[in-house]
Amino acid sequence: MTWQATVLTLFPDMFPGHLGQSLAGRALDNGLWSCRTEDMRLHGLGRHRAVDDTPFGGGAGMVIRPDVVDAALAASQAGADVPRIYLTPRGRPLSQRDVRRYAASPGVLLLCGRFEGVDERVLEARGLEQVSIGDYVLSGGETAALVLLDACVRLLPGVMGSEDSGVEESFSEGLLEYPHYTRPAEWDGRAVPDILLSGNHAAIAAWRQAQAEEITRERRPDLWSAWLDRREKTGL
Ligand code: 6GU
Repeated sequence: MTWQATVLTLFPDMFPGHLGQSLAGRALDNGLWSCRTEDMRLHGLGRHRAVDDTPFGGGAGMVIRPDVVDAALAASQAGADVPRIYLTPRGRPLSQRDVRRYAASPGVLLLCGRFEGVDERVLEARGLEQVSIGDYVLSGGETAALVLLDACVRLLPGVMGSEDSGVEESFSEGLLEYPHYTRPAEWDGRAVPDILLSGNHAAIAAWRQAQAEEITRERRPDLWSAWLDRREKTGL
């Protein structure tokens, strides 16, 4: 019942990070989820607890050894039934669909790389999915792991304040969300769109839908194409 995050990392102090605060932090305190770390350094070799070595074939940087990762995996005691995820810019892009799957699992095991990466063999042999959080390069997988955990934890039952704060506004429908406004009705010479003050809920809903479509078309032509295809197929 407690959703269990297990993080294999060389920087255990980075967890739970910002997830110890706010909604996720309260959920952590209330036992709705938990965050364990396994320090890979404890499984390093020799007097210096070496976790990495030079890449076969040459090249810059260092690669984390497969035996070190495997020892950390074994020590972590993560359930055999949880998705195992290696955070890497070489992975498939993380989607809200993946996040829903992870949140619906008993937990996740996250492997955070540093250096040039992790020996490919342990990823294959131990069944780790390779996942990226976007097309830019981070200095390590830890911040990406925190992003993934944030996205999962907010979907856990009882975590979001009001269950229907629209847990998945954007993306669940396939469109970016419409813009939001609050008081004051005029600020810095800018008025809130009149329709939002009209009290006409059907008209407001139609305006918001049109805004969502326009913003998606402008900002995310990829999502817009997919949404048009889906609308055509489902005949909406
Ligand atoms: Cl998962 N790791 C690193 N190091 N960089 C990234 C990333 C992950 N996703 C996007 N950039």
